[in-house]
Amino acid sequence: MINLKDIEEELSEEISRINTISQLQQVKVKYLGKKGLITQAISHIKDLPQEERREYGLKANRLKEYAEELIKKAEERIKKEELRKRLARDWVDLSLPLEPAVGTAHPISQVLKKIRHIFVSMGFEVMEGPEVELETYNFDMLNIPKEHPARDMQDTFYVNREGYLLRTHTSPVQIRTMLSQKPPIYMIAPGRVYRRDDDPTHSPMFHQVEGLAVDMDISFGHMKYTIETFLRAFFEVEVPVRFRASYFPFTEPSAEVDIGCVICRGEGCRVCKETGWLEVMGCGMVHPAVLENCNIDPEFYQGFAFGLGVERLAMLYFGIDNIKLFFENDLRFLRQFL
Ligand code: 2NL
Repeated sequence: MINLKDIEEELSEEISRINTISQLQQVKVKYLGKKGLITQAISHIKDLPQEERREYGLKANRLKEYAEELIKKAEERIKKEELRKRLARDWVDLSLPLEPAVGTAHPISQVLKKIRHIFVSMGFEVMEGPEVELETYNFDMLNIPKEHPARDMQDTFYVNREGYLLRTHTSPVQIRTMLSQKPPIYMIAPGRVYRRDDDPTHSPMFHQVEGLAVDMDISFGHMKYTIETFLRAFFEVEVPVRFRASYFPFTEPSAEVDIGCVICRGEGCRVCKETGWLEVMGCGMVHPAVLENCNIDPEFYQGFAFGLGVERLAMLYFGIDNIKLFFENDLRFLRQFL
């Protein structure tokens, strides 16, 4: 004898505990499958004596309908709950504002642009040249002796043994210009240069701007005025400027240019090594031998030239103490120059 009441209670209890579709599938098989408890209860009808069949049969079929109803409701409940969980996990807030990512020029590009603008406004033309250069344009024509330490493998990147190297300054651009144009020449040469150097203030690749003026009756005074005007325009203050006698093979006389420390205003600090002065560029009157190498007669023409490191000026202008920050492309650094 099958107890329909027991089956009903067991089913209700099981259905109330489950919460996945696969568990529900198992329950469905257990009660309504081919050998399911309710299926068996229904096929049991024919084994009963005639007088019991009607009542039992009615109850068994009601139980089957009840079970089907219960399973349908459980399926709705489980699907609804699964949807709720998925939405809680995968939601996207469509009301969030779209913030466009605003980019900007790299700080070195910003400084280069500012330098170019100042010299262009003084009448200098911007010239460019190759980064892989001939040793002769980079050294020989500049009156740099064959045994000069700057030519060492330790200092210069040589590309091959056929006289090609990575330019160590942008002077070869001026050499090319003097070879291809007649004075008057008023030009600057901004660009990448390469030296075998690597520490917090030196990078194997950096940017330089060199300038050249070749004309009749050019004097040291013209150079001094040009450089002072440039530095005060660049640092946006009436900064003190001094010229210190120095030596370069390609200029005579030569000088190094210092400005009053823009960090401590001349009081003495770590950046100016307690001197109150910062070296910012080198300059001088173009050596007559360099003019002659370029077929310019030094009896009629004179020139002044200068060279500056862009990263060094940028570090002083922005107050940055490590050159590597310019080359790491860390957005936390770059976002400060928006
Ligand atoms: C420095 C020094 C300098 C020059 C660069 C130059 C170029 C030609 C002829 C003569 Cl074609 N001179 N360039 C002159 C003096 C100094 O740079 O300390 N640069 C960072």
